[in-house]
Amino acid sequence: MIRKQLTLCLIHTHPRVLLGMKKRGFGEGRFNGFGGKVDEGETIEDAARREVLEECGLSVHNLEKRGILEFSFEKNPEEILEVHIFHTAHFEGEPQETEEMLPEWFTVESIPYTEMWPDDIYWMPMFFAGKHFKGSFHFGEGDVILKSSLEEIEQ
Ligand code: S76
Repeated sequence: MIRKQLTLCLIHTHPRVLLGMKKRGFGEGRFNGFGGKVDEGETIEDAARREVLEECGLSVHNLEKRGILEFSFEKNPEEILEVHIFHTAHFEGEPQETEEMLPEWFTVESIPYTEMWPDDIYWMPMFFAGKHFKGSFHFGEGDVILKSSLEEIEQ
């Protein structure tokens, strides 16, 4: 099994949350939080901060780890994506469009779940309720969820 560590950061100053339309690569055409692969020799939190800066030009502080999700895909059975999910309300700068992402503010009530990864509608409500959680999602053809688990955890 190949396990890859990734980050996903949601910038949330209630009721607003910043999402980005992914312009290329994994998840293209979907709104998402900001994140990506953890590099060798980098802490997970440093990776989260670096990816937000690279993808939308914001410097983020006071990241809070909120969850771990494992994603696997039927078409790539040897790989598990271990995604570390962070919350922050603290940032400097103005969101900028980059080659990777077009940032856009939404209210928590108007999150465009139908234009996002299908797992988001399950765990994001826990995230916005301030909970800590862990779970796993296994995807089949067309990125449909074949199997999943999700639970709140003590922090
Ligand atoms: O919210 C998500 N972001 C991703 O990059 C991938 N979900 C997800 N599921 C595979």
